Amino acid sequence: MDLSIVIPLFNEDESLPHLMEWIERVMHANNYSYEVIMVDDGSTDNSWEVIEELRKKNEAVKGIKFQRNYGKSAALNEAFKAAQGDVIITMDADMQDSPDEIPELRRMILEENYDIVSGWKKKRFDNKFTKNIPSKLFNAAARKSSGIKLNDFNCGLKAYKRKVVKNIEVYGEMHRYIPILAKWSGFGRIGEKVVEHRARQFGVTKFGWERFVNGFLDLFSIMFVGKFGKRPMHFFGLWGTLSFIIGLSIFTYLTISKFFFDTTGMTQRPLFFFALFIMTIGVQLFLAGFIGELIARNSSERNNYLIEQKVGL
Ligand SMILES: Nc1nc2c(ncn2[C@@H]2O[C@H](COP(=O)(O)OP(=O)(O)O)[C@@H](O)[C@H]2O)c(=O)[nH]1
Ligand SMILES: [Mg+2]
Repeated sequence: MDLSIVIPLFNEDESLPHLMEWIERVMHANNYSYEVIMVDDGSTDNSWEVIEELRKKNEAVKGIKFQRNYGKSAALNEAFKAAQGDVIITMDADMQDSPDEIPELRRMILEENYDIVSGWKKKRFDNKFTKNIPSKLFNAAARKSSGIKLNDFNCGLKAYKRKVVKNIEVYGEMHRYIPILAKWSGFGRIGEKVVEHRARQFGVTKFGWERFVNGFLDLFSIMFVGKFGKRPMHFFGLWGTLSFIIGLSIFTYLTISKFFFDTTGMTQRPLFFFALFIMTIGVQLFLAGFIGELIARNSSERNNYLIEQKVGL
């Protein structure tokens, strides 16, 4: 199968028929064999009925309906498991992404050998203050910390090589960071294509301001887990030891100065409390490292490595 088109959705019953019509047009024009996987994430409108209707008209439509709302990452994760195409395209259901971009995205994956091609909504039709400006900030932070040169991490329109989606796990709200997840798994060829973005025609946006707080927290955790997830002691141990040693040196200094140079009581000096404080912190960090190691040891993931090729086995 040439293409799997994955559409996570929440309350988009008005858009779906129009979107599907447009997708069919593009697929027929290019003669692709394809499937469209729609994941209804506990919608409270008629989205699921619409999906069933669409399936009656076109066998390529496949649907997954969650019992309740689990979030966009969960929807993507389930669809990725089911996808059968050589190239997987994800797109939003609200018709803000254009299906006309699909052939070029697919070409870049197959011919330019990218693992992922991410859309870039260069000219964006959303509210400036709640979306465009915060999103610039967010992307700059993600770029800096991950080293991936993308302008628009969170664009819903992306194309993937099949092996990428089969080997990454998207959970929580990590859909914003799929390029980072992929890079950590070793799929480092990540490209970008400027895509057309359109104003929302039906319904309303589902992501409010909270996504920025959560988005930044997730960025911290993903960078941390990626770097130290399998060796937490290297992080906590280093900082814990450092902090402990500084505290200990200050104490040594205080002791020497008390006995040999002046007679001020040790506890009269602010430095004493500072030393006490950072020694305690140091021990705590060290313990956190140990506990982290114990958890990592017991994790079922501890020996999961992606093997690209083997010979003679
Ligand atoms: N599976 C799932 N999809 C969602 C959820 N919230 C939004 N979406 C879908 O994600 C896409 C982008 O959402 P949208 O509200 O348009 O975000 P915006 O474009 O950033 O304003 C749309 O296809 C939504 O239907 C959710 O909780 N679960
Ligand atoms: Mg949208």
